[in-house]
Amino acid sequence: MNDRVQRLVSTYSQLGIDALVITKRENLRYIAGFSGSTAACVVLKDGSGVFVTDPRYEVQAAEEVHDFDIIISLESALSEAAKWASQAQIASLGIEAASMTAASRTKLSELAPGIRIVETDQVIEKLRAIKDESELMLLRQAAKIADDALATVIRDVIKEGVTELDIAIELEYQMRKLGGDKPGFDTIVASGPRSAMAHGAPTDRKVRPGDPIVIDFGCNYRGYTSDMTRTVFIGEPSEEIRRIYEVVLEAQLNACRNLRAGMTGREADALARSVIESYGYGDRFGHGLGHGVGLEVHEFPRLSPRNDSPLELSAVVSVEPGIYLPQIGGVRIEDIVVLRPDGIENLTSSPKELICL
Ligand SMILES: [Mn+2]
Repeated sequence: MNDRVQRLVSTYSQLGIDALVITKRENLRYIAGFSGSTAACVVLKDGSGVFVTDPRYEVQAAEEVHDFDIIISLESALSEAAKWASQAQIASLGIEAASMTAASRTKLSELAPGIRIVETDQVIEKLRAIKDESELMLLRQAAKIADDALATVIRDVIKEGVTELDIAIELEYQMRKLGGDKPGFDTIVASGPRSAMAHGAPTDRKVRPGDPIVIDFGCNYRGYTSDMTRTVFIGEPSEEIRRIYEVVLEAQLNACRNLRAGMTGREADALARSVIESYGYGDRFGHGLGHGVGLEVHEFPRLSPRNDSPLELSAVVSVEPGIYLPQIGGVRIEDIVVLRPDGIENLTSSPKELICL
Protein backbone atom coordinates (compact mmCIF):
# COMPACT_ATOMS: atom_id res chain seq x y z
CA MET A 1 0.00 0.00 0.00
CA ASN A 2 1.59 3.29 -0.97
CA ASP A 3 1.89 6.14 1.47
CA ARG A 4 -1.00 8.19 0.08
CA VAL A 5 -3.39 5.23 0.08
CA GLN A 6 -2.34 4.45 3.63
CA ARG A 7 -3.08 7.99 4.82
CA LEU A 8 -6.41 7.95 2.98
CA VAL A 9 -7.51 4.66 4.50
CA SER A 10 -6.55 5.63 8.03
CA THR A 11 -8.50 8.88 7.64
CA TYR A 12 -11.70 7.46 6.28
CA SER A 13 -11.70 4.40 8.54
CA GLN A 14 -12.37 6.80 11.40
CA LEU A 15 -15.58 7.76 9.59
CA GLY A 16 -16.85 4.20 9.95
CA ILE A 17 -17.07 3.45 6.24
CA ASP A 18 -15.81 0.34 4.44
CA ALA A 19 -14.66 1.87 1.17
CA LEU A 20 -14.44 5.13 -0.73
CA VAL A 21 -15.29 5.68 -4.38
CA ILE A 22 -13.22 8.35 -6.14
CA THR A 23 -14.23 10.05 -9.38
CA LYS A 24 -12.79 13.54 -9.08
CA ARG A 25 -9.98 13.89 -11.58
CA GLU A 26 -7.35 15.46 -9.31
CA ASN A 27 -8.10 12.93 -6.57
CA LEU A 28 -7.72 10.02 -9.00
CA ARG A 29 -4.35 11.41 -9.98
CA TYR A 30 -3.28 11.82 -6.36
CA ILE A 31 -4.38 8.40 -5.11
CA ALA A 32 -4.13 6.16 -8.18
CA GLY A 33 -1.53 8.03 -10.27
CA PHE A 34 -3.89 8.25 -13.26
CA SER A 35 -3.49 11.39 -15.40
CA GLY A 36 -6.46 10.80 -17.71
CA SER A 37 -9.93 12.20 -17.28
CA THR A 38 -12.67 9.57 -17.04
CA ALA A 39 -12.37 6.89 -14.40
CA ALA A 40 -13.56 5.68 -11.01
CA CYS A 41 -11.61 4.02 -8.24
CA VAL A 42 -12.92 2.12 -5.22
CA VAL A 43 -10.44 1.92 -2.34
CA LEU A 44 -11.10 -0.69 0.36
CA LYS A 45 -9.92 -0.41 3.95
CA ASP A 46 -7.03 -2.83 3.41
CA GLY A 47 -5.70 -0.51 0.69
CA SER A 48 -6.66 -2.77 -2.20
CA GLY A 49 -9.40 -1.93 -4.64
CA VAL A 50 -10.37 -1.51 -8.23
CA PHE A 51 -9.72 1.12 -10.87
CA VAL A 52 -12.22 1.40 -13.74
CA THR A 53 -11.80 3.26 -16.99
CA ASP A 54 -12.79 2.89 -20.64
CA PRO A 55 -10.84 1.49 -23.62
CA ARG A 56 -9.48 4.92 -24.59
CA TYR A 57 -7.34 4.75 -21.46
CA GLU A 58 -6.44 1.05 -21.45
CA VAL A 59 -2.74 1.53 -22.24
CA GLN A 60 -2.39 4.61 -20.08
CA ALA A 61 -4.02 2.98 -17.05
CA ALA A 62 -1.71 -0.03 -17.35
CA GLU A 63 1.28 2.31 -17.33
CA GLU A 64 0.15 4.60 -14.55
CA VAL A 65 -2.00 2.64 -12.09
CA HIS A 66 -0.10 0.10 -9.99
CA ASP A 67 -1.92 -0.26 -6.68
CA PHE A 68 -5.35 -1.38 -7.86
CA ASP A 69 -6.86 -4.05 -10.08
CA ILE A 70 -7.83 -2.49 -13.40
CA ILE A 71 -11.18 -2.99 -15.15
CA ILE A 72 -11.59 -1.68 -18.69
CA SER A 73 -15.24 -1.27 -19.62
CA LEU A 74 -17.47 0.48 -22.12
CA GLU A 75 -19.97 1.00 -19.30
CA SER A 76 -19.68 4.19 -17.30
CA ALA A 77 -16.81 3.94 -14.84
CA LEU A 78 -19.04 4.75 -11.89
CA SER A 79 -21.55 2.04 -12.87
CA GLU A 80 -18.81 -0.58 -13.06
CA ALA A 81 -17.41 0.62 -9.75
CA ALA A 82 -20.85 0.36 -8.14
CA LYS A 83 -21.33 -3.18 -9.45
CA TRP A 84 -17.92 -4.17 -8.16
CA ALA A 85 -18.64 -2.63 -4.76
CA SER A 86 -21.91 -4.51 -4.41
CA GLN A 87 -20.09 -7.80 -5.07
CA ALA A 88 -17.30 -6.92 -2.63
CA GLN A 89 -19.60 -7.36 0.37
CA ILE A 90 -19.14 -3.94 1.85
CA ALA A 91 -21.85 -2.38 4.01
CA SER A 92 -21.03 1.27 3.42
CA LEU A 93 -19.42 3.28 0.65
CA GLY A 94 -18.11 6.82 1.01
CA ILE A 95 -18.56 9.31 -1.83
CA GLU A 96 -16.90 12.64 -2.58
CA ALA A 97 -19.92 14.74 -1.67
CA ALA A 98 -18.45 18.05 -2.84
CA SER A 99 -17.77 16.86 -6.37
CA MET A 100 -20.28 14.10 -7.19
CA THR A 101 -23.35 15.20 -9.10
CA ALA A 102 -26.83 14.47 -7.78
CA ALA A 103 -27.46 12.34 -10.89
CA SER A 104 -24.39 10.19 -10.23
CA ARG A 105 -25.35 9.74 -6.64
CA THR A 106 -28.84 8.56 -7.61
CA LYS A 107 -27.36 6.13 -10.12
CA LEU A 108 -24.95 4.81 -7.53
CA SER A 109 -27.78 4.09 -5.08
CA GLU A 110 -29.69 2.22 -7.80
CA LEU A 111 -26.70 0.15 -8.89
CA ALA A 112 -25.51 -0.72 -5.41
CA PRO A 113 -28.72 -1.44 -3.48
CA GLY A 114 -28.15 -2.50 0.08
CA ILE A 115 -24.97 -0.46 0.43
CA ARG A 116 -25.19 2.59 2.66
CA ILE A 117 -23.90 5.66 0.80
CA VAL A 118 -22.03 8.06 3.10
CA GLU A 119 -21.09 11.61 2.17
CA THR A 120 -17.47 12.44 2.95
CA ASP A 121 -16.19 15.98 3.12
CA GLN A 122 -13.12 16.47 0.90
CA VAL A 123 -11.08 13.78 2.64
CA ILE A 124 -8.51 13.56 -0.16
CA GLU A 125 -8.39 17.34 -0.67
CA LYS A 126 -7.37 17.70 2.99
CA LEU A 127 -4.54 15.18 2.54
CA ARG A 128 -3.44 17.04 -0.58
CA ALA A 129 -2.86 20.24 1.42
CA ILE A 130 0.45 18.79 2.62
CA LYS A 131 2.96 18.35 -0.18
CA ASP A 132 5.67 15.70 -0.38
CA GLU A 133 9.06 16.29 -2.00
CA SER A 134 8.00 14.93 -5.38
CA GLU A 135 5.13 17.41 -5.48
CA LEU A 136 7.36 20.29 -4.37
CA MET A 137 9.75 19.54 -7.24
CA LEU A 138 6.91 19.87 -9.75
CA LEU A 139 5.57 23.06 -8.18
CA ARG A 140 9.07 24.55 -8.11
CA GLN A 141 9.45 23.83 -11.82
CA ALA A 142 5.97 25.18 -12.64
CA ALA A 143 6.78 28.41 -10.78
CA LYS A 144 10.13 28.73 -12.52
CA ILE A 145 8.60 28.35 -15.98
CA ALA A 146 6.10 31.09 -15.14
CA ASP A 147 8.87 33.38 -13.84
CA ASP A 148 10.96 32.86 -16.97
CA ALA A 149 8.01 33.37 -19.31
CA LEU A 150 7.08 36.63 -17.60
CA ALA A 151 10.66 37.92 -17.80
CA THR A 152 10.67 37.32 -21.57
CA VAL A 153 7.27 38.96 -22.05
CA ILE A 154 8.25 42.01 -19.98
CA ARG A 155 11.48 42.32 -21.98
CA ASP A 156 10.12 41.72 -25.47
CA VAL A 157 6.37 42.28 -25.59
CA ILE A 158 4.86 44.74 -23.12
CA LYS A 159 4.91 48.26 -24.46
CA GLU A 160 2.47 51.02 -25.32
CA GLY A 161 -0.06 49.89 -27.93
CA VAL A 162 -0.04 46.11 -27.39
CA THR A 163 -3.31 44.57 -26.25
CA GLU A 164 -4.09 42.64 -23.10
CA LEU A 165 -4.69 39.61 -25.31
CA ASP A 166 -1.25 40.00 -26.94
CA ILE A 167 0.31 39.82 -23.49
CA ALA A 168 -1.75 36.82 -22.38
CA ILE A 169 -1.13 34.85 -25.58
CA GLU A 170 2.62 35.52 -25.49
CA LEU A 171 2.84 34.42 -21.86
CA GLU A 172 1.06 31.17 -22.62
CA TYR A 173 3.23 30.56 -25.68
CA GLN A 174 6.43 31.18 -23.73
CA MET A 175 5.35 28.79 -20.98
CA ARG A 176 4.74 26.06 -23.54
CA LYS A 177 8.12 26.72 -25.14
CA LEU A 178 9.75 26.37 -21.72
CA GLY A 179 8.21 22.93 -21.11
CA GLY A 180 4.95 23.84 -19.42
CA ASP A 181 1.98 21.60 -20.29
CA LYS A 182 -0.71 24.31 -20.39
CA PRO A 183 -1.78 27.45 -18.55
CA GLY A 184 -2.71 26.59 -14.97
CA PHE A 185 -5.96 28.55 -15.32
CA ASP A 186 -7.41 31.28 -17.54
CA THR A 187 -4.70 33.94 -17.74
CA ILE A 188 -5.71 37.31 -16.32
CA VAL A 189 -4.38 40.48 -17.96
CA ALA A 190 -6.26 43.64 -16.93
CA SER A 191 -4.93 47.10 -17.73
CA GLY A 192 -5.81 50.69 -16.87
CA PRO A 193 -9.15 51.05 -15.04
CA ARG A 194 -9.89 47.40 -15.87
CA SER A 195 -7.18 46.41 -13.38
CA ALA A 196 -9.66 47.26 -10.61
CA MET A 197 -11.36 43.97 -11.53
CA ALA A 198 -9.56 41.37 -9.45
CA HIS A 199 -10.23 38.73 -12.14
CA GLY A 200 -10.32 40.64 -15.42
CA ALA A 201 -10.13 38.45 -18.52
CA PRO A 202 -7.85 39.87 -21.25
CA THR A 203 -9.49 41.95 -23.99
CA ASP A 204 -8.31 43.77 -27.11
CA ARG A 205 -7.79 46.94 -25.04
CA LYS A 206 -4.43 48.53 -25.91
CA VAL A 207 -2.21 49.48 -22.99
CA ARG A 208 -1.28 53.14 -22.72
CA PRO A 209 0.88 55.48 -20.65
CA GLY A 210 0.08 55.53 -16.94
CA ASP A 211 -1.68 52.16 -17.05
CA PRO A 212 -1.21 49.54 -14.37
CA ILE A 213 -1.29 46.05 -15.89
CA VAL A 214 -2.27 43.23 -13.53
CA ILE A 215 -0.94 39.92 -14.85
CA ASP A 216 -2.13 36.85 -12.91
CA PHE A 217 -1.26 33.50 -14.43
CA GLY A 218 0.11 30.06 -13.77
CA CYS A 219 1.79 27.14 -15.42
CA ASN A 220 0.54 23.58 -15.26
CA TYR A 221 3.52 21.25 -15.15
CA ARG A 222 2.77 17.51 -14.97
CA GLY A 223 -0.52 18.16 -13.25
CA TYR A 224 0.71 20.78 -10.77
CA THR A 225 -0.20 24.44 -11.14
CA SER A 226 1.75 27.51 -10.15
CA ASP A 227 0.07 30.86 -9.53
CA MET A 228 1.64 34.31 -9.55
CA THR A 229 0.69 37.94 -10.09
CA ARG A 230 2.74 40.97 -10.97
CA THR A 231 1.50 44.49 -11.66
CA VAL A 232 3.67 46.43 -14.11
CA PHE A 233 3.26 49.92 -15.57
CA ILE A 234 3.44 51.64 -18.91
CA GLY A 235 5.35 54.83 -18.18
CA GLU A 236 4.80 56.60 -14.88
CA PRO A 237 1.72 55.65 -12.83
CA SER A 238 -0.37 58.30 -11.12
CA GLU A 239 0.52 59.24 -7.55
CA GLU A 240 -2.50 57.35 -6.23
CA ILE A 241 -1.65 54.15 -8.08
CA ARG A 242 1.98 54.40 -7.05
CA ARG A 243 0.84 54.76 -3.46
CA ILE A 244 -1.35 51.65 -3.52
CA TYR A 245 1.53 49.76 -5.16
CA GLU A 246 3.75 50.62 -2.23
CA VAL A 247 1.08 49.60 0.29
CA VAL A 248 0.42 46.26 -1.44
CA LEU A 249 4.14 45.57 -1.65
CA GLU A 250 4.65 46.35 2.04
CA ALA A 251 1.72 44.07 2.92
CA GLN A 252 3.04 41.27 0.70
CA LEU A 253 6.57 41.49 2.08
CA ASN A 254 5.30 41.60 5.66
CA ALA A 255 3.25 38.46 5.05
CA CYS A 256 6.19 36.63 3.42
CA ARG A 257 8.50 37.59 6.29
CA ASN A 258 6.18 36.50 9.10
CA LEU A 259 4.10 33.65 7.69
CA ARG A 260 4.59 30.45 9.71
CA ALA A 261 3.11 26.97 9.89
CA GLY A 262 0.96 26.74 13.01
CA MET A 263 -0.70 30.12 12.47
CA THR A 264 -4.39 30.01 11.65
CA GLY A 265 -5.56 31.06 8.22
CA ARG A 266 -7.04 34.14 9.87
CA GLU A 267 -3.73 35.10 11.50
CA ALA A 268 -1.87 34.66 8.22
CA ASP A 269 -4.39 36.84 6.39
CA ALA A 270 -4.01 39.54 9.05
CA LEU A 271 -0.26 39.85 8.29
CA ALA A 272 -1.19 41.64 5.08
CA ARG A 273 -4.65 42.95 5.94
CA SER A 274 -3.39 44.89 8.97
CA VAL A 275 -0.87 46.75 6.78
CA ILE A 276 -3.51 47.60 4.15
CA GLU A 277 -5.98 48.67 6.85
CA SER A 278 -3.37 50.91 8.48
CA TYR A 279 -3.24 52.95 5.26
CA GLY A 280 -7.02 53.15 5.06
CA TYR A 281 -7.56 50.70 2.17
CA GLY A 282 -9.01 47.80 4.19
CA ASP A 283 -12.35 47.94 2.39
CA ARG A 284 -10.61 47.77 -1.02
CA PHE A 285 -8.93 44.39 -0.29
CA GLY A 286 -11.92 42.24 -1.07
CA HIS A 287 -10.49 38.72 -0.97
CA GLY A 288 -8.47 36.47 1.30
CA LEU A 289 -4.68 36.67 1.39
CA GLY A 290 -4.17 33.33 -0.29
CA HIS A 291 -5.01 29.71 -0.96
CA GLY A 292 -3.30 26.37 -1.35
CA VAL A 293 -2.05 25.40 -4.81
CA GLY A 294 -1.22 21.98 -6.20
CA LEU A 295 -3.20 19.70 -8.49
CA GLU A 296 -5.83 22.45 -8.44
CA VAL A 297 -5.13 26.15 -8.52
CA HIS A 298 -7.38 26.79 -5.53
CA GLU A 299 -7.17 24.16 -2.82
CA PHE A 300 -6.64 23.82 0.93
CA PRO A 301 -5.58 25.59 3.05
CA ARG A 302 -7.23 29.02 2.88
CA LEU A 303 -5.46 32.12 4.19
CA SER A 304 -8.63 33.97 5.04
CA PRO A 305 -10.43 35.67 7.93
CA ARG A 306 -12.88 32.76 7.73
CA ASN A 307 -10.32 30.02 8.45
CA ASP A 308 -9.52 29.41 12.12
CA SER A 309 -7.58 26.18 11.55
CA PRO A 310 -3.79 26.15 11.84
CA LEU A 311 -1.76 25.99 8.63
CA GLU A 312 0.25 22.80 8.36
CA LEU A 313 3.93 22.33 7.55
CA SER A 314 4.68 21.61 3.89
CA ALA A 315 1.54 23.31 2.65
CA VAL A 316 2.07 25.42 -0.48
CA VAL A 317 0.06 28.64 -0.47
CA SER A 318 -0.28 31.87 -2.40
CA VAL A 319 0.42 35.23 -0.74
CA GLU A 320 -1.53 37.76 -2.78
CA PRO A 321 -2.73 41.00 -1.24
CA GLY A 322 -4.39 43.51 -3.55
CA ILE A 323 -6.06 46.91 -3.54
CA TYR A 324 -8.73 47.71 -6.13
CA LEU A 325 -10.09 51.21 -6.73
CA PRO A 326 -13.15 51.16 -9.04
CA GLN A 327 -12.78 53.33 -12.17
CA ILE A 328 -9.14 54.02 -11.26
CA GLY A 329 -7.20 50.78 -11.17
CA GLY A 330 -5.84 47.99 -9.04
CA VAL A 331 -2.62 46.38 -7.87
CA ARG A 332 -1.96 42.80 -6.79
CA ILE A 333 1.35 41.05 -6.07
CA GLU A 334 1.36 37.27 -5.63
CA ASP A 335 3.96 34.62 -4.88
CA ILE A 336 3.54 30.98 -3.96
CA VAL A 337 5.47 29.72 -0.93
CA VAL A 338 6.11 26.48 0.98
CA LEU A 339 5.58 26.52 4.76
CA ARG A 340 8.85 25.27 6.25
CA PRO A 341 9.87 24.74 9.91
CA ASP A 342 11.82 28.01 10.01
CA GLY A 343 9.65 30.22 7.77
CA ILE A 344 8.83 30.00 4.10
CA GLU A 345 10.51 28.89 0.90
CA ASN A 346 9.38 31.28 -1.83
CA LEU A 347 8.88 29.42 -5.14
CA THR A 348 8.31 32.64 -7.09
CA SER A 349 11.39 34.69 -7.88
CA SER A 350 10.27 37.48 -10.22
CA PRO A 351 11.24 40.92 -8.89
CA LYS A 352 8.61 42.87 -6.99
CA GLU A 353 9.87 46.44 -7.16
CA LEU A 354 7.87 48.86 -9.29
CA ILE A 355 8.53 48.22 -13.00
CA CYS A 356 7.74 50.99 -15.50
CA LEU A 357 8.02 49.99 -19.17
MN1 LIG B 1 -3.94 33.03 -6.64
